[in-house]
Amino acid sequence: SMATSPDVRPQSAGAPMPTFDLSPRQPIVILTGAGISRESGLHTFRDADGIWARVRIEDVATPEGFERDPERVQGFYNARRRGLLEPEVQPNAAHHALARLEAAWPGGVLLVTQNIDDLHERAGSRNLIHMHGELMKVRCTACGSVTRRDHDVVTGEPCPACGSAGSLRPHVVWFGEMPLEMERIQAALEGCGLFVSIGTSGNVYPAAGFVAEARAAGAMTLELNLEPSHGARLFAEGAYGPATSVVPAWVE
Ligand code: BV8
Repeated sequence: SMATSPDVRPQSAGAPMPTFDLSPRQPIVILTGAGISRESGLHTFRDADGIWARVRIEDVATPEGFERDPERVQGFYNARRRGLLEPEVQPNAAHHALARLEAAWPGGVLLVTQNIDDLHERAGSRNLIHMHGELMKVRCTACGSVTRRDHDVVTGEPCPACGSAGSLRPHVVWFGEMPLEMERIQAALEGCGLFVSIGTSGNVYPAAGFVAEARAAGAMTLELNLEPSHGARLFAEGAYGPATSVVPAWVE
């Protein structure tokens, strides 16, 4: 007869979201990479259609490349700055979910991003560290001042703070340069109860080493990414899929 329905229901598609025994008073540290901004229309770096498939790191993202050809490097970042200002490039559901988590989590959330875009702050995240710098800022190599910038840097342009000509550079951390605010990040990793890595391939150090540091400090560790990264086995848990579905599902 059809009178009794089966006890066993089909599993919903995809793996269940891992759940942790995390007290609401424990701090969370979240590391994000280019994958979280992919669905906002920005390119990642190491995917097949990524930025490093089109330009060489040595040419555009090293101090040596900038010394050799500053106009080329300024052109690369001018183009990306313009891209970030395109009206269709907006924070997505993953950026918004992390801003909601920060507002609601009693233990505190520190968001550390490798991204130089400003989509986290536009979504409302406030406790945010841009460890690789910010596309919408320039720095003067003469006086050190950092200023906001929403238009192209042109050759020979004077620094708005000190007037020195041709001394502006992108306020980004290139390969071979020290990432920003490392002491604050290290302290947060040592004190966190949960470390979550979102949309990063785990190829670039020191960010790729954060999971090991968090684990050594006793934190739970979770990877959220399109697919398991090559460092996936370093995490206790993982959930995989596009950031706009996986991140809100984890936060809620
Ligand atoms: C330093 C800013 C020390 C500019 C960037 C240890 C071993 C070996 C080498 C080193 C080491 N320690 C340090 C090094 C050297 C080097 C390094 O790591 N080299 C690697 C390549 C071996 N590191 C450095 O030079 C760092 N500095 O260590 O300083 C020091 C000490 C004393 C004195 C001086 C210095 C500085 C590195 C910073 C480089 N700058 N960016 C710019 O953006 O233009 S790094 C570059 O990669 C990117 O900008 C980004 O910030 C970073 C990370 O990339 P990801 O974000 O992970 O992007 P990726 O494309 O790789 O991955 C995307 C992921 O998303 C994928 O997994 C994909 O599956 C996923 N995805 C795609 N779509 C979605 C998705 N996920 C979810 N949803 C989707 N829809």
